[in-house]
Formats: sequence, C-alpha cells, structure tokens
Amino acid sequence: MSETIFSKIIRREIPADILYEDDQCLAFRDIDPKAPTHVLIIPKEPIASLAELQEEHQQLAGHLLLTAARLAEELGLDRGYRLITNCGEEGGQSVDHLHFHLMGGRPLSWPPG
Ligand code: D5M
Repeated sequence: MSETIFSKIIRREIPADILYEDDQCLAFRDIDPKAPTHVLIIPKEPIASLAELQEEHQQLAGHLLLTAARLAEELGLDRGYRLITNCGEEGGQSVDHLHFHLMGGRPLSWPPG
C-alpha cells in the first residue's frame, strides 16, 4: 500500500500528540477532534483498512482492541465511550491506514450520520 500521513507519524517525521506506543501500535490524539477525548489507535504495520485484515493479524487485532480499552480507562472515560473504524469510501475513511477512533467525554448520538 502507499504511504500515508500515519506512517510519517510512526516515524516521527511529523508531530503528533502521542499517548501510547509499543512494538505493535501507536495511539495519538486526532488533529480534528469530534469529542472532548478523540484518540486514534493504529497498528505500526501499514494495513490499509479493516477490510485488509488477514488471519495472520488476529493477535494484532486483539491487541489494538485491548489497547483502546486500556487507554479509555487511563483517560478516565468511565461514563462510556465509542470505538469506531471507518472502512472504505462509503464508510467515511479518509486515511488509508487502519485506525480505530476512541471517542468519549460527551454523550454520543446513535446512529452516526
Ligand atoms: O479518520 C482519519 C482521521 O485522521 C481524521 O479524524 C483526522 C485524523 N488525522 C489526519 N491527519 C492527522 C494528523 N496529522 N494527526 C492526527 N490526526 C490526524 P478517517 O476515519 O479516515 O476519516
């Protein structure tokens, strides 16, 4: 897949407000937050979207979810939060590097637009 801005964030070529990093993933604040807390959790491996996940990514997929849940706890989202991945054009994906949006800090309406 082609490079995205998220690869540059992983390599520290552009700045980001990074909250968490390990050998498999990175979490940083969204540059255009849609909630008081809006964090993106991404794999370091440049997987384009959820649709590109393969069997070999099972451990990584679980790790991303657990990381999101731990971050939500650390960030004090004890009243609830939402974890979203936009997939493809009609799903509203604008950056072709798999990412989960962790959002909270206000009541979130349903369904999304
Ligand atoms: O979400 C892509 C998200 O990525 C969108 O909410 C803005 C965010 N974004 C884009 N560039 C940056 C940088 N440089 N830092 C932090 N956040 C960024 P999608 O689901 O693909 O629409």
